[in-house]
Amino acid sequence: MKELWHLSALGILLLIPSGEASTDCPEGFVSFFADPSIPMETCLLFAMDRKREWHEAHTYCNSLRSELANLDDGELHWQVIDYIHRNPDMLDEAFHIGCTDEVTEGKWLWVNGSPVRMGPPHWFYNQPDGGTRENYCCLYYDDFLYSSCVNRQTMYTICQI
Ligand SMILES: [Ca+2]
Repeated sequence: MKELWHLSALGILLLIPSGEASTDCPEGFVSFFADPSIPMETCLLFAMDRKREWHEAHTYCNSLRSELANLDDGELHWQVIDYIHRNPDMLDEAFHIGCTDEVTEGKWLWVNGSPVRMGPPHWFYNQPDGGTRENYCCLYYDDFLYSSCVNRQTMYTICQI
């Protein structure tokens, strides 16, 4: 019911047939519908068992047959922010997602190789910065917009199926 409650809190009326989409996510993953007009589910895991460096986080998601989260569908980003704000233990934290400029400085790509949309509204003001010291984007408290984070920084992880 958490998912239904979450969606209803957004004012979205979405009827999920019993036994279908809302139960398709693996245990521990949370169901999101990025676009309520298209009933396509995505499943996110907020991995808070421990904090990891970005590459370790990438490997961890892959071990769960998932990938670091791709929030390029902007609506999904807003839903993730909303979800974090409803979970007090997440509020003072940062989260790895699946974008990096480690291959070519300044060229930000999702882990599937697609380009990351730059600038507002998804990046925090003046982000990314830090040059080659900051090659991984994260959702950083307390707004959870994209920021570039220091390369070896450990934090929680968002995986996606
Ligand atoms: Ca960089």
